Amino acid sequence: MQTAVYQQPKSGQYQCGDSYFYTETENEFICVLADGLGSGEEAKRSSEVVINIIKENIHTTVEQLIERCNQQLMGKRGAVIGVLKIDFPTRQYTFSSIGNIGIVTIPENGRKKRNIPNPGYLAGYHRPFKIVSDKLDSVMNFILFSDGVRDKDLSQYFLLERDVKRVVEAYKAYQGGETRKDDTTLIAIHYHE
Ligand SMILES: [Mn+2]
Repeated sequence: MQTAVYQQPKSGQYQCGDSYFYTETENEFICVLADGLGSGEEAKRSSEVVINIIKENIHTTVEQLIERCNQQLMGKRGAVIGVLKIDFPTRQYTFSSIGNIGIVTIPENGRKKRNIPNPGYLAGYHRPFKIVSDKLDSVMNFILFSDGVRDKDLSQYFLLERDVKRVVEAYKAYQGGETRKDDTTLIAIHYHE
């Protein structure tokens, strides 16, 4: 697995409300991106609640992770979240996102697919949510992004690069130091069998 991250707080804020975490063990890879509702310190706190739950429960399923985060955020300021899990022994990937966290899959044939997140946000969420699970191709890329990433950014060819460092560098150059109305996080992930 190779992972590279671009992150930029929105204009006028030092603190980014988006938080992420990823790790790889012998059998699995997990990545989470959370965007706390609101902005600055307060948003950071709610997204960090989510990150800590994931860190403490990395062997849990995507469904259970989202349910746990939801329970912990009940009565607090909410967060939107995207979780991707890759299971090496079964060569399966699983992901889900709630609210404005997007997930793009780029299979071996290079045809990228943007997955529609579940509506809403986590803060005592009761609706059922969709989880996507499928076989990994022998080479596969994923992109997780928060809502500072614009639709037109997603049609840029450099996102199809397999080398994730190049994806992030090209994205940074493309931004040209411009700050956005919203915190921006783009995580590029590469899997190779
Ligand atoms: Mn945001």
